[in-house]
Amino acid sequence: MTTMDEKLEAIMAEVMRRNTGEEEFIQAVREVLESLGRVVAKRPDYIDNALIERICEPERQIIFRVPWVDDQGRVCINRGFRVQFNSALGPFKGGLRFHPSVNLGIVKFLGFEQTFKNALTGLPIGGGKGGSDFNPRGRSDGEVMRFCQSFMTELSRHLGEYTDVPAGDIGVGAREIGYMFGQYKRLSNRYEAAVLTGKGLSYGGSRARKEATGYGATYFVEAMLATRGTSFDGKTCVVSGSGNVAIYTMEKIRAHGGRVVACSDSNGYVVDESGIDLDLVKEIKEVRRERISEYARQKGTGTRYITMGSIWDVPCDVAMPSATQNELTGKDARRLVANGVLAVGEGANMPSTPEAIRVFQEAGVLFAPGKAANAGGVATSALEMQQNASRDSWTFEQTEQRLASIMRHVHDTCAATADEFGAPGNYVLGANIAGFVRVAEAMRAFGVI
Ligand code: NDP
Ligand code: 2IT
Repeated sequence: MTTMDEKLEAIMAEVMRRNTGEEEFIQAVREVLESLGRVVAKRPDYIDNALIERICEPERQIIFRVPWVDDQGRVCINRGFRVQFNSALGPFKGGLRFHPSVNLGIVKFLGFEQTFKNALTGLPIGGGKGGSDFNPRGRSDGEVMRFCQSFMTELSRHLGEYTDVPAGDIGVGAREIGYMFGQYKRLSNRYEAAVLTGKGLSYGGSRARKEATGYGATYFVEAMLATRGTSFDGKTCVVSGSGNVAIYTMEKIRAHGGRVVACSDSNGYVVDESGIDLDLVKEIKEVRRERISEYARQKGTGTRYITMGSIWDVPCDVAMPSATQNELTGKDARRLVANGVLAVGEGANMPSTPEAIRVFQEAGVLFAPGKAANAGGVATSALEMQQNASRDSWTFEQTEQRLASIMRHVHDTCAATADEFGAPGNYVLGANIAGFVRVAEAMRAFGVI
């Protein structure tokens, strides 16, 4: 007789065959399937109905040409993607990433993760992701606008408040969302506010959406620390990246009494033992769009800018990787453990390699996987959709309170599910099982679709 584990291995082998070369997607699927053994042992119908196979296959994948004209009058071509992964729980929902590394495998991994993340929030949103290999770095506002308009000209055919609702991700912030919303409105001749989230406050955006991912990740880690009777107060922290997620993670850590001593971008990292000066980071990154090296140049004595080694060499109590996938390796994890790290919270999507996660878990480090810890961004996007649907707008405090209670729910769901399945404290297992079960139950109700 074939055992459950063998059945899951056979599903994994088929996923690998069907998605050859899509390393990040295969990595994300493997992590989830490795968590499901204990579920299918109790629920063989998930195997019989090919539910797992169906969940691993996106509902729809769209790839398109994005032609645009640069400031010199040259015609440039990029590739656009939207992977509509799963709409069992609501319209496809998930960000758009503009970065030269974007390819189908990366968009699929992000869409797959998004499906379970969105399920964990308890809100009515399916999972999707999209983007382009366009590199916004060094481009003028006019070039970014023309790119966004061309990108949206094709993407608009596939969107809708009840169909698919994108938002930002790496390289896509308020400026890009504004250009894309303007183009969508023009093409559709409708003021369909809830077709995009992360909008500006002047045209239907939600208060606290900009802050939500970083604030939410900090709430999650705070809840995790509380299980060991401690908190951020007095803790030394390292946050990688210096974009949207990193900045508002640093802001909330500081509000909770922690001290962030290092942050980074893709060129290097800065160390400031007196605590990173967030006003300066915001000025450099949000306003001037410059490199993080500027921080050390401007601050001078007492700060260091380092381009060798890794930001994870900096000793800390709490590490929050908030830049990109696979940025924290097994070697980095061993260094963090040797330096006495207590908790790791993933602000980015899949920033720790599988080996790094194993190192943390074996060392008894509290570990919050991205699909749980960074769910506050998309959850607040769902709150933005709610405000748009009711033609209302909430205060910052009201929205932040909802965010805090959603993060508490995500934390408690992961912890309780890990307990129920005999792995107390294993947030990876808890998040994967709880997210999977919610999607699977809805899909089962729909029959074979
Ligand atoms: P931003 O574009 O605002 O910032 C990204 C940051 O990560 C920058 O500091 C960037 O440095 C760095 N980075 C990007 N790519 C790489 C790379 N290949 N190597 C090293 N550093 C890199 O993006 P966000 O802050 O929005 O996103 C960060 C992470 O959080 C991503 O994994 C994203 O998927 C995830 N996330 C975002 C949410 C959101 O609401 N925005 C919600 C949930 C998760 P540089 O400028 O040098 O490229
Ligand atoms: O990875 C993510 O959750 C996001 N980039 C946010 C998605 C959203 O729809 O707000």
